[in-house]
Amino acid sequence: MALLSVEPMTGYDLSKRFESSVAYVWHAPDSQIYPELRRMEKGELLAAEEIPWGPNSKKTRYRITESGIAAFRAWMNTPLEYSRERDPVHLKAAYLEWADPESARAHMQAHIYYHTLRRRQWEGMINELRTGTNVMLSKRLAVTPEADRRRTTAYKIFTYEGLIARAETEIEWARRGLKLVDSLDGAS
Ligand code: VNL
Repeated sequence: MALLSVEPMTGYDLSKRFESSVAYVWHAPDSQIYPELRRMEKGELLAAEEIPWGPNSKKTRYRITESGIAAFRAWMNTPLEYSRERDPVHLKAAYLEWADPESARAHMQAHIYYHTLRRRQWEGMINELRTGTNVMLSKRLAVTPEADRRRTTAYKIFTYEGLIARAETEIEWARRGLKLVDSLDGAS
């Protein structure tokens, strides 16, 4: 809905746009996006429009309705929801005494590698947001009143700063983990 608040899009366009924006914070496969669009259309949060595509085909374009905008705003004003921990990395960390020291080290190294990559992606996004090269944000700013543009950008940068800080904490933790494995199970 956040993306469709900028302009109407087909499921395909939305999915592509999603991949280079919201997906950095909320992964959703196409298998979820398409049914969700149809569900929201049934609920009149979106309106579907058939547009011609090629000589004898058409495609569905979705636009957010007034009630969709109201629902999105209402959702933004509901309290945050948390889900209980369900983290395979910490689950394995808790039982590393069962793993070979080499596996334990490999887990920690994989954790460092994964979060280093994620951190880099998020830094790349912050760079796009700051330099005005992110397509989604540029389109959003183009339809945003001047007075709201600063906050529209600032909250997105704030989001990625939080994710980067978290990635750094994970990297530090895994480095401590490597030391711990060495001290408990002997450096090989
Ligand atoms: C938008 C653009 C959102 C870039 C993003 O992530 C992003 C947007 C939440 O304008 O909707 O990385």
